Amino acid sequence: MKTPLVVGVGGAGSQIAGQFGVRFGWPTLEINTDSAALKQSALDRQLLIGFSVCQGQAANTPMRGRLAAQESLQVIQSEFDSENVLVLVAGLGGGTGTGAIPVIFDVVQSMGVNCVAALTLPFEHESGRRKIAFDALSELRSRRIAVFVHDLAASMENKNLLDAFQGAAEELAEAVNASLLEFQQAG
Ligand SMILES: Nc1nc2c(ncn2[C@@H]2O[C@H](COP(=O)(O)OP(=O)(O)OP(=O)(O)O)[C@@H](O)[C@H]2O)c(=O)[nH]1
Ligand SMILES: [Mg+2]
Repeated sequence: MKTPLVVGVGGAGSQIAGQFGVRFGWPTLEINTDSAALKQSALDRQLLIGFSVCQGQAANTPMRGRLAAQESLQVIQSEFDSENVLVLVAGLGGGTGTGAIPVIFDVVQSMGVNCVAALTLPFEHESGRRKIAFDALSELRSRRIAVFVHDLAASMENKNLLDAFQGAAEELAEAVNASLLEFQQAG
């Protein structure tokens, strides 16, 4: 199997991407508008986007996340130049991951790089964020790309936060790994 690059976009995306990296030994890249988050990043590579839009802070809304990715389209493109397969990872519901992921999808597709996405939906108590996340998910599903989703709202029973995050990452990692194996055997 060709080794994928796992791209965590935003805070949750990077957390989950790190777990993919540990589990399979895949290389990882964090993309974020938040320079403090990037400084603490455990991933192999880091890319700051949207400095004019976000001034090194969280994007907070999907609109600003989208603008941030558009501002940095060229650096994003050159970061993926020599990649064969990308796994894009985000927690939907915030600003950076939710807004930047569709823009990154489009760049990746235009470059002809194979790509799948692994996403979480917010907890029930993040009610405003769930609507944002569902809107983003339906937009992403209209693109020709395999999308794996873990709904955090469905996994909260008898679990603390860390267990819920851990469970989400494990489930998504298995789904992505199985799909990449299948895809590469077929092709
Ligand atoms: N699986 C997982 N999900 C998380 C984690 N932290 C937050 N989330 C979920 O992911 C959603 C998005 O949060 P973040 O990733 O922090 O947001 P972001 O993409 O960095 O966007 P901004 O910080 O708002 O610019 C949250 O609403 C939670 O549902 C985490 O560590 N693991
Ligand atoms: Mg963030």
